[in-house]
Amino acid sequence: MDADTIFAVASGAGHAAIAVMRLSGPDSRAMLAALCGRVPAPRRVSLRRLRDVDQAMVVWLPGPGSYTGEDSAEFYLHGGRSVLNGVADALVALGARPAEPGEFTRRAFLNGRMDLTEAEAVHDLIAAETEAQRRQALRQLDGALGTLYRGWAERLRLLLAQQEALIDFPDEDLPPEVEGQVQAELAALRQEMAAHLDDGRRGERLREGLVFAVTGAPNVGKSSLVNALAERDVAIVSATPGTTRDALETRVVLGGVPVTLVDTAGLRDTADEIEAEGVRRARARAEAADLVIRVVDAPEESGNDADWMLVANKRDLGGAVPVGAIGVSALTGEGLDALRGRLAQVARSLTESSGPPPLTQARHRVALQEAAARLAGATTADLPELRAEDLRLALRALGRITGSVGVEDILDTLFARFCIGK
Ligand SMILES: Nc1nc2c(ncn2[C@@H]2O[C@H](COP(=O)(O)OP(=O)(O)OP(=O)(O)O)[C@@H](O)[C@H]2O)c(=O)[nH]1
Ligand SMILES: [Mg+2]
Repeated sequence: MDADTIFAVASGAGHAAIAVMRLSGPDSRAMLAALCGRVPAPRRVSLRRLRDVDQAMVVWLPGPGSYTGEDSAEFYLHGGRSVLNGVADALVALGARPAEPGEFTRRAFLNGRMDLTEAEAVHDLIAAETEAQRRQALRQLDGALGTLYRGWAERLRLLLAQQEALIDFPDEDLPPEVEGQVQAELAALRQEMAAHLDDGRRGERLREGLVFAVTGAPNVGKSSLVNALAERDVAIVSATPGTTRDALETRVVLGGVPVTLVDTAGLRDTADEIEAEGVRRARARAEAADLVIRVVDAPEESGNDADWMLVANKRDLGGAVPVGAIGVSALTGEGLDALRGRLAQVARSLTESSGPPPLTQARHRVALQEAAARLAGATTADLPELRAEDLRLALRALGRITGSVGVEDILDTLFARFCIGK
């Protein structure tokens, strides 16, 4: 347990009707008593006079059943600057200090109230912009991912125990089917990890949001289309081909998934140095995008592909829609709902996952790849000592995901992303 008692405003910044102040640490009870006289009954909301600073609802949350696992308190204060400063000053005078970003959740992790995947889910839940992101974060907060990884670790520990028995009692005759069972379990574990790793980055994509790049020849109406989809005037539209130079980004929500739409420069060979740089950037953005929306204004192309979608713009001017393309008019709005529907479908299909919870973070992916590589080593190891060592390293890699082993080095970076007060 940490010796410091920390406090922070947990609600948003600025003037508000009510602001939530949290307090956590060994001196919470004494500080609560000093501030409001009588300590209220545990987990009951009570109205208290806080010296000459405020009259507020107060909750006493004794450890270990609190969020941080420590003795804690919450104050629902009147949300003005003078009140907040007054309570903060009083707490500092009583020996508390302001909390660092994520320090409450860090303590929750260190006190075993949650594993690291759950702590990360707290951050993701706060950061969630859409329903799909929120659902994923909530599932992770419920422990779904930690349970999956701990399940694998448990099975690895059994295998390791077997190998250690072999090392300790080398002369014991093992039934020959044991090696077959070990191999089968190793193969099963590797297969499950491979499937989890090879999920098209669904969970990570949902967490980070998708990128859809809008490309095509100059003047086909790319910028007009981006403006129409974003329902905002993001990009300059003009009849002059080569208007857009920089890649312009705008956030939209499609199918519950946050999507960055990137408007790009019209693709053509050009002697203009600035435009040529724009074309180069357009190609680079298209290359890295989750989906390329190829816009045409004449039916010279056809088809669709997994990573691009053909959109025929300027339908108001007539002309046939190429096979497989979606006909729209950025000018009149014709076909835009259908296009939105198709884009939402793609966004969902790139991020939806059924079955076990998806991998959500690059940090987890790196550790799992390490674990999978160690299991491959364990499969071919011909000595129990070598196999045991590979299993130990695989376990260690898995343990880093949930935070059960050796994660001190990453905690600072991990919790620095959090809000103060969480
Ligand atoms: N009639 C008609 N005109 C359109 C439509 N969409 C765009 N335009 C016009 O086409 C011209 C080019 O539109 P932009 O959106 O600037 O085209 P762009 O593809 O972004 O062009 P660059 O940035 O130069 O590559 C403008 O004059 C638009 O008003 C449409 O659906 N119908
Ligand atoms: Mg443009």
